[in-house]
Amino acid sequence: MPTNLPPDYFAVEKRFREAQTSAEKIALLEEMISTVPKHKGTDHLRADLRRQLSRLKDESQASKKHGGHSSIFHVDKEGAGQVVVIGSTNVGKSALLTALTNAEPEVSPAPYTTRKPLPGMMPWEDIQVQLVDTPAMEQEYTEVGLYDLVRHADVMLLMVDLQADPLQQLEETISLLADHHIAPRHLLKRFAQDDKVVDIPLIVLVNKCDDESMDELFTLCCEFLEDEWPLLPISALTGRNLERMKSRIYPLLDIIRVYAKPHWKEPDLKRPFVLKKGSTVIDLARKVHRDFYENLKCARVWGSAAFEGQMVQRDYILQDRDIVELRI
Ligand SMILES: Nc1nc2c(ncn2[C@@H]2O[C@H](COP(=O)(O)OP(=O)(O)OP(=O)(O)O)[C@@H](O)[C@H]2O)c(=O)[nH]1
Ligand SMILES: [Mg+2]
Repeated sequence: MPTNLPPDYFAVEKRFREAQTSAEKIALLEEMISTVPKHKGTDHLRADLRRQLSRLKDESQASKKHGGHSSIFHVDKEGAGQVVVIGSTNVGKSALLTALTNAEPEVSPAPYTTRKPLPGMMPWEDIQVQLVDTPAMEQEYTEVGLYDLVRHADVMLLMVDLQADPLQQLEETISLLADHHIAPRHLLKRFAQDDKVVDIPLIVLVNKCDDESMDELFTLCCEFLEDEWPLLPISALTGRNLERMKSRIYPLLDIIRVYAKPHWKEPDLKRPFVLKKGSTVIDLARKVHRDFYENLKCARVWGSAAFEGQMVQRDYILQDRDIVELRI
């Protein structure tokens, strides 16, 4: 990476990394290219940015040609992971999106208000997680596209309404998922006979636990459950336990956050690179910049499994919150 880039470049690059749509990304890449000064030291970077731009334009053209994804149930993944909120009607799925993201789904006491999935970004610590609101999952009502969406998600939040037969709702939704070969990860053993099964980590959100007066009912509801379930009482309305919910989602995403540290400079602890758990130094280099990926010699790591500034090789497995200085 050339060292003499103007501050504008980094400002636009930051917006680019947070951009949600292809159109936004294309516009920001064009802006980035225009901020890079033209000289020999930036040849590589400019070529790399132009390549990314042409790839993005091709992809966006191809998707227009094919009418994009034909299903309204396809939601492009954004951010550190895709988390679908599913459940019967009126349990409060849209209210949860409203509480945690900038999305504005319609929230209403009338049943079957939500007709198609709607994504929104939920900030948590220094990352953004995509939450997807969905139409009700019920035997008579649900289109198969919804199960395709769930099958490709990273985590399911199965929501039930504490004030409206939550156990019945849980049982029905789990049974519909099973009919469509989707298993909560913690119950995978039960699906040994089903070779089409896809297992997805699950949290059961018991919604409308607005305050302490609801706790007794929640405890009672837990006592009637036969299996162990990852239950969490929450309230989309009062915000009760929503922070706890966010911290329980993070480990299920199976990702790590790693901070890149330039030579002789402090790391930027506000902008992690998000990688799959088990990723190595070379995987990080690939994300940071092509120059690092192609020319990486070694790296220094500060973190839980390394001593301060430990020199490591390309295949060193990174841990969550490691700080890494890539050396070329
Ligand atoms: N008391 C209370 N009411 C809630 C809570 N969350 C949602 N509600 C109410 O429950 C009703 C249904 O909420 P929605 O968010 O529209 O439910 P939904 O699951 O999206 O329902 P559909 O899209 O119609 O299937 C609305 O009247 C909400 O105001 C909560 O935590 N506590
Ligand atoms: Mg809704």
